[in-house]
Amino acid sequence: LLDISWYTESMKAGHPVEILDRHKLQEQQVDESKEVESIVPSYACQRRTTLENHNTVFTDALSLLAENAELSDEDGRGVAFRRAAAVLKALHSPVTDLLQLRGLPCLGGHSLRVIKDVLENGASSEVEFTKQSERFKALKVLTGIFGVGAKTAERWIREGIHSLPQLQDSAHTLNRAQQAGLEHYDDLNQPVTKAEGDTIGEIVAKAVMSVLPGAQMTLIGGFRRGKLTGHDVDFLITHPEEGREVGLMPKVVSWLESKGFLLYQKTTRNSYLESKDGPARPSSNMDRFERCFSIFKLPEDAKQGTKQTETLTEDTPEDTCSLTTPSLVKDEGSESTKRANLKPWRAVRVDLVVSPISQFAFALLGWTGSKLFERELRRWAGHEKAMSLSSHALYDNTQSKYLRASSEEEIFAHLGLEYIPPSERNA
Ligand code: DCT
Ligand code: MG
Repeated sequence: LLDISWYTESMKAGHPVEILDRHKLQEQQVDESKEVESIVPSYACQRRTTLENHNTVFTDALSLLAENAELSDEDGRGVAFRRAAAVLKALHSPVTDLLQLRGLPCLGGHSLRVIKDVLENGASSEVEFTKQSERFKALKVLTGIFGVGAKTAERWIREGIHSLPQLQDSAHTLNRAQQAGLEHYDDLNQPVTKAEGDTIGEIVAKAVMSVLPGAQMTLIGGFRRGKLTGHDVDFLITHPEEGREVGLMPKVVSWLESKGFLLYQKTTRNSYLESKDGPARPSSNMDRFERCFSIFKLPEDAKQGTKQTETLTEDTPEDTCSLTTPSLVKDEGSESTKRANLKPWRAVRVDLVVSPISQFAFALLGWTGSKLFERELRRWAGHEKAMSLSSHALYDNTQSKYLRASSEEEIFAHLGLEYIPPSERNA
């Protein structure tokens, strides 16, 4: 039997988790499926999901189908696959028989078919077919360019553009982000390590401290959840005195730019106003903080952990920031790989977010992820608690008031959820 050490009511009270034993359940003459369902909570934010995944063979398959759906403007299907994958990620042992899945939530017919295929044939034919499809391959290559979303990629594919050289040869004018994305394509498609993230953290902290002493900075996103690699590095910045954080981002960006650390940056202003915007709308909650999307230039020596960043940047010619390098893309990256190996730095995506201290706990919770965990928190708040949760605030629709919080623990408590630490939010 599958060992599903699930989160029972007793666990909410801090007791050890129960091991599911179907035979025992039968002996107790309970309705098996109902019992299991009540044992396995259906919202990812009610479960503890560590990075230890015993079912990668299934979750990789489901995640690929989720990705394909998301890239194809089928978000509903995407979420269904993500939820199914998340349930399997939270299991404490490998699934070896379909029967073990009876009663688990979020496993729809389609996901079960995929799992069955993998169990019986070692792979899912649908996943293999998708992986081989020209459309999926083109969507992956094109959305691999920083600044290119599914919609743009889709449009290009309809025009017959499937590869970087084809894009390069086309008459399309790329925006500034896409040009930078294309130039640093190979670097940006290489995972960022925790060590690189830490080094960048030291540099950003130095920038923050020199422009606003007393400001605080926290690593957020996947690295806060304990991941060893990521596609970018995310930081949240605040100041213990409300209002002192205003205008901070441009100063941090100027400092970093003056030292030659930024290959690209775009800052968006904070546009969230509680009085004006009212209860946060989930669709827009990612966009309203003062936020900087950047491509960081991480010097090689700093990459290896030595802290010579000051000296290194003085040696770094500013013209490496130039945005057009057509030759890089002609042969699908081999030239740029060559150059990547020679150049004494690598490009890394870095996101900076500034939040007022009054919203800090909400920002921290909202930016720690995972994406599915966040989505599930908001769904739980709305559907189960009649509340609206965003990265700015929590609004209680029943009481018609905002619920304040200065820690993540308080927000979980407001939501009637057991506190889940970042390392267990890897749904
Ligand atoms: N986030 C979210 N919804 C989104 C995008 C982001 O809730 N649509 C939150 C959750 C994670 C956090 O913002 C940072 O986003 P990413 O960097 O995309 O996620 P990550 O978990 O840090 O992934 P990676 O490790 O690959 O960077
Ligand atoms: Mg991230």
